[in-house]
Amino acid sequence: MRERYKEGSARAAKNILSVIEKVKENNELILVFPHRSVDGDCVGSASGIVSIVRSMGADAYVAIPEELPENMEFLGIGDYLFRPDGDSAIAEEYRSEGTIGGKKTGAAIATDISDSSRMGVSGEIFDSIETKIVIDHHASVTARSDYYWIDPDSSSASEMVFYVAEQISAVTGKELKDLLAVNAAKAVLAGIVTDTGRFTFKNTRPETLETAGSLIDLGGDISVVCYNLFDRKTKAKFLLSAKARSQVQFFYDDKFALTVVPYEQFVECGAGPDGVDDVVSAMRDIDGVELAIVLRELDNGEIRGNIRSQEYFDCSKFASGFGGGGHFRAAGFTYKDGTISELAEEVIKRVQSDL
Ligand SMILES: [Mn+2]
Repeated sequence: MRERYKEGSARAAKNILSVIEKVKENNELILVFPHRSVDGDCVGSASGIVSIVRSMGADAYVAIPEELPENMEFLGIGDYLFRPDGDSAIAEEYRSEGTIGGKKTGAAIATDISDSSRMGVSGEIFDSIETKIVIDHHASVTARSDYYWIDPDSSSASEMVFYVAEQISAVTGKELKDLLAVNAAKAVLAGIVTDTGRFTFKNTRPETLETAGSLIDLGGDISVVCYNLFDRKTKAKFLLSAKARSQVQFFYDDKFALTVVPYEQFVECGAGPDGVDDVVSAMRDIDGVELAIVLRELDNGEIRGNIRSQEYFDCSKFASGFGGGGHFRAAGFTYKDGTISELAEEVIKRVQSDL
């Protein structure tokens, strides 16, 4: 492991081991929190933590705020997931008794996210838990405590979780393959693949590739991840993606590319909310485009904005102007205060001053 990860990962490992001891003593469990609009990284890192905690003899679940997207079902992590508003037996027990399997929650671990406002229905639960550990790589996180490990230079929260597993292995003598079960290794690898854009983004470092190699040894498979998460698509998704691309508008000497996808186009093509996931990075890769934004309207009338930049445009800062966040070259927000065309106008206006 590279020097720069040692302090943070050792501290996170120590904190996780201490809460594992505490919940075992008190007959409690640990809940792990991803962000809403789940992606490979938050699901992968959270699954890695659940596997580690369970291998140490304590109970843990990912408090997932929505249904696992169909393209992540191949990971085989259904057993790790607890959806607070779902209709499973554990969700019903949780809602009526505040317990899962008779156990109350003794600690929260958030991965790829640090604050409850972006955890959807799970946010309220996170806020109610006193002991909180955070493992995150978002530059927008400003909170700091001994229980937070924030590393904006890490490719992904999943890569960070792998280093935590290595540290726990060193401290406890448990083998990595016992800490990270095959499905967890697959999920952690999926997280790294997702946040590095299949090892093509600038956040891909030598150690990112070394980590991916170790995860392959533990049962991960890059080609299976890439096919399931990025390449395979339904006819509906293909048609909607084509439509979204064909209606791209260019502004400011073609440096800004914007496409606006109203809900009726999702209906018309029969595609789900992930139907335009592949569009924004394709737009950003057009010669001369510095900034690409996709606005998509969801079935509840909310609008998701996805932002990507090539070089100098700070996407995270721009997203925060709409109550969102993310990374320098990739960020997003959710908008509830008007129509998609009003939002588009506002976005075009605000982009001009930063571009
Ligand atoms: Mn991430």
